Amino acid sequence: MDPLKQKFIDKASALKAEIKSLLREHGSKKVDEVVLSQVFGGARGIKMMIWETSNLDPVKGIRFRGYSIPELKELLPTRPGGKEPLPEGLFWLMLVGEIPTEEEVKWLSQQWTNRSNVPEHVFRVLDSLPVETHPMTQFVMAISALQTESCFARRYDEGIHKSEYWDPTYEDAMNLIARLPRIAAYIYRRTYFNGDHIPPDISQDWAGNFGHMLGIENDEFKSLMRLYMTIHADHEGGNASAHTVHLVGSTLSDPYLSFAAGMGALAGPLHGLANQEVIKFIFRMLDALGTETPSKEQIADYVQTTLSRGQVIPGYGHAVLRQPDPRFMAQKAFAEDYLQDSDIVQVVWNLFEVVPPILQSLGKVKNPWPNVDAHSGALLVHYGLKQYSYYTVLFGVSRALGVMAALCWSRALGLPLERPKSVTTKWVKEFIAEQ
Ligand code: AMX
Repeated sequence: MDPLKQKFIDKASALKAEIKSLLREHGSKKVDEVVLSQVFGGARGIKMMIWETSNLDPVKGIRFRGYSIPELKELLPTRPGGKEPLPEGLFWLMLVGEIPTEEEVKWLSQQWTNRSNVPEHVFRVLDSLPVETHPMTQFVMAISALQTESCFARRYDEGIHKSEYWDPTYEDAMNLIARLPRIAAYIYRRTYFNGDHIPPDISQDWAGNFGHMLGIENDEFKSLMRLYMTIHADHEGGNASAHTVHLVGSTLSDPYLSFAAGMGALAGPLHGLANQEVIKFIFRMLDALGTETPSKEQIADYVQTTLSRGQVIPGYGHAVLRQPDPRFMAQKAFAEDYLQDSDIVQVVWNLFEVVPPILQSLGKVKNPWPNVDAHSGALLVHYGLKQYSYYTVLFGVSRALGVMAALCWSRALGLPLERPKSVTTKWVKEFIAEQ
């Protein structure tokens, strides 16, 4: 058995046994109380799921197995001479809870290269779609087409014992992650470059090769891809894409179909599509103001007009966070290092000064601060990746790391079908009358 797989099942078996005895003793302890406004309000904050790979603190932001993004920048292996962590290292950490060595990360990079072959029919499915099909739609369809390769679906059909579900889940997770950059790059090149595809360079790491296949041969851009793929990977289990993968996976639908479903959730403008919406918002603002370098007063006016039209300011606000998103701050730090002089980055920084007090003044926005999506587009535009309809696909490739590691845990721990209770408003009225 491969060393990562062995390490994973050893850890998962130990935790499974621990959970069993923990539940035997404490299974009836109360962990939360649900009020009516949460039932009508998108289940905000209700503790109802196990997610081992990361945890989100409203103030401190995301912790991957307890580590903050600045800590990971220090601790995770990089390319020789590089500053940004390799996403391979983050996947290792999320899957087995240990910071990997350079050797282990090299091994994982090689594994993903070995597993990266995409069957021809997936490209044929993509080529059959109108070229103007939204890249996220193409992404979902390509992942669904790739489901023919699912080890989990095949083993289930053959009659696998439930104690072994984790094994083909791990194989599917590794194969899917390995193949995604090729699929995503294919979508980019067919949509915007007339199908002028770039073959993979197997000497590069996972994110570096992705940058290469996109066609942006720039070392700084590849560093950005490594950072981007690391910081977008996981945001605990309750966000819409992660939760969808978890829910669909709990039916024992295989990892490919579960991930495709999650990407449907990521494609919503209140979730991952916000990264395209932010840059669209900025481009429209610059157009309307007739300048590339608007003043803070001009930006404030434009933000007020947007709000008065009943629209949200994309890239601002969060269902859990109550401080500037550390993923925003990590991208800001990258921009401070590499692209201080970019006009579009300056617009993002000015928005960071202008938007929070305006949102605060509305009196209803719980978090006026920027989220991850407020910064990413400006960095991509700087390096020439201006086709913003594509941005959520980048987010999706990264998100696979977290949700696939978590899916391995769900199957190894034997988590059951997820099935919360719904009620009708009639039930609510009767419930109130009985109080
Ligand atoms: N601009 C304008 N109004 C906003 C706002 C924003 N950026 N963020 C929140 N509000 C409004 C809400 O629309 C809601 O108004 P309503 O009561 O009239 O319906 C009110 O403030 C209260 O909302 P909330 O409790 O603060 O937020 P939420 O948990 O319901 O929603 C989110 C969170 C992210 C959907 C919301 O902040 C939003 O729409 N932001 C803009 C879109 C965005 O950036 N999404 C990306 C999030 C990160 C990610 O998933 N990638």
